[in-house]
Amino acid sequence: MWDRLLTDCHVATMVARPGDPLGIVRNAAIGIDGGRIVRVGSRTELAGFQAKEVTALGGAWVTPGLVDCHTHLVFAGTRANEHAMRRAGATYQQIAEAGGGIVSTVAATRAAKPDALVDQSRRRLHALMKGGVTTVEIKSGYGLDTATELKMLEAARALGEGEKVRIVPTLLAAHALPADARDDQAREAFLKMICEEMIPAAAKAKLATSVDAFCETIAFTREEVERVFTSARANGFPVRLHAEQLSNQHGAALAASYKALSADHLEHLDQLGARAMAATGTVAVLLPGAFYALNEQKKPPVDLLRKEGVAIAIATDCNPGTSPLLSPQLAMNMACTLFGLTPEEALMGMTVNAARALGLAHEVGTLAPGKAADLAVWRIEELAELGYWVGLSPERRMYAGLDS
Ligand code: DI6
Ligand code: FE
Repeated sequence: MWDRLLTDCHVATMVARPGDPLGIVRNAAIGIDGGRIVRVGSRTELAGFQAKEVTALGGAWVTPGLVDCHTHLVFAGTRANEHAMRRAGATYQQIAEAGGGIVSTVAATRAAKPDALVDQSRRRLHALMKGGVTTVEIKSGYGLDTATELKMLEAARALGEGEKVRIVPTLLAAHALPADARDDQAREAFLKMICEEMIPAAAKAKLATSVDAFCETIAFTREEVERVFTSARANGFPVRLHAEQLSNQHGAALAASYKALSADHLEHLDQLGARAMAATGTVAVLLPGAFYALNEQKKPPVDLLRKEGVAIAIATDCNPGTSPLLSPQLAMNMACTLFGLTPEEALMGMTVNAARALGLAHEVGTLAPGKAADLAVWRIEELAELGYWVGLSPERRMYAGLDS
C-alpha cells in the first residue's frame, strides 16, 4: 500500500513526448510512497491501487515543485537606496564605482551574526516557498573572505535543515573584488585566496555543490575566471558562470569549455557562445528580474537559443541589488512578457530545465516514477495561466510527499 494517492487532477509531468513537451496527463492520479513518486497515470489506470491517504484535488493542475536555480537570497541588509539612485539615472557600473553595489552588501553580511543572517534570509525563502518553490539554489558571494563565504554557505545549509525545501548551495567567491583589493597586487592575492583557500575549504566542509563566478568588466576577466574554474575542477566541483550580462566577454563559451552546468544572464550572448553551450548541454539561465530592475534594453537572444537547441531555464536571481524579486510566478510572467518565451517554455524553465541547470534532473523538475514527490497544486483552468497571472500562488505545495 502506498503512502498517498492524489486523484481528480490534471498533471504536467514535464516529461516531454513527441508533440507534447509538457507531458500532460488529464484526469490523472499520482501515487506517492516514501517521499517519491511511484506512478503517474490516468485515474482509471490507478484505480486499483490503495493508499493510506487519498486526496481528491477537485480538478486542479499539478506541476513539479518549482526549481529556482539562481538566487543570492542569503545576505544582510537591503539596498533600497540604489533603487532610488537608479531611478535618478545612475547605472549599475556607476553605483558600483561609487562604493555601492555588491561591496555594500558585503559590509553588512560580514557584520551580521550567523543567526541574524539566517533569520533575515528565512523571510525571503518563505516567500519563494509560498510561490511553489521546492528546490532553491543559493549562492555565497557577499563575504569575499574565507570566513564570511563559509558563514554564508553554512547559513544556506541551516535554512534548509529547518524547512521543507531542498537547498542547493553554490560558492560564488569570484563575485566582486573586495573594496580593499583594487590594485593589481591585492587583486592577485584575492584570486589566490579564492583558488587556494576558499574553494578547497568549501570542498572539505562539503558546503557547496558547484562553483560560480562573475565574468564582466566590473568583476573578473576570462583569464581570472579560468583560474577559478581550474581550482574548482581540481576540487571536484562542477562550474557555472554569470556571463554576458552587461557586455560580451565571451564567458559563455569559456564556461562551456569547462562543461559548465549553466551560463546565466546572457543578454549579450553571441552565436559562438550559444553553439558552444549547445555542444556541452550547458543550460541558459535567463534572469528577467535583473533585466527589469536594471531597466536593460538588450534582451537575451531567445531565438538564437531555440535555434541552437540550448535548454532555457528561468530564475528569480533574488538579490538585494539587481533583482529584489521574491515571486517565481512573476519571474515566469516576465520571461514571457519581456523576453518572449511561451508560457510552456517559462514553465519548463522553472521545472525540468532548472533541474538540469542544477545537475538534479534525476531527482526533481519532472513528475515521474522515482523522482522526489515535490509538487505544486494550482487552482487554474488551464496550464497557460501559470505564465499569465501576476502574483498567483499555488493552492497546495508538497515536499517529499508531505503537505507544507
Ligand atoms: N549579477 C547580478 O545581477 C547580481 N550578481 C551578479 O553577478 C548582482 C548582485 C548584487 O548587486 O548584489
Ligand atoms: Fe546572480
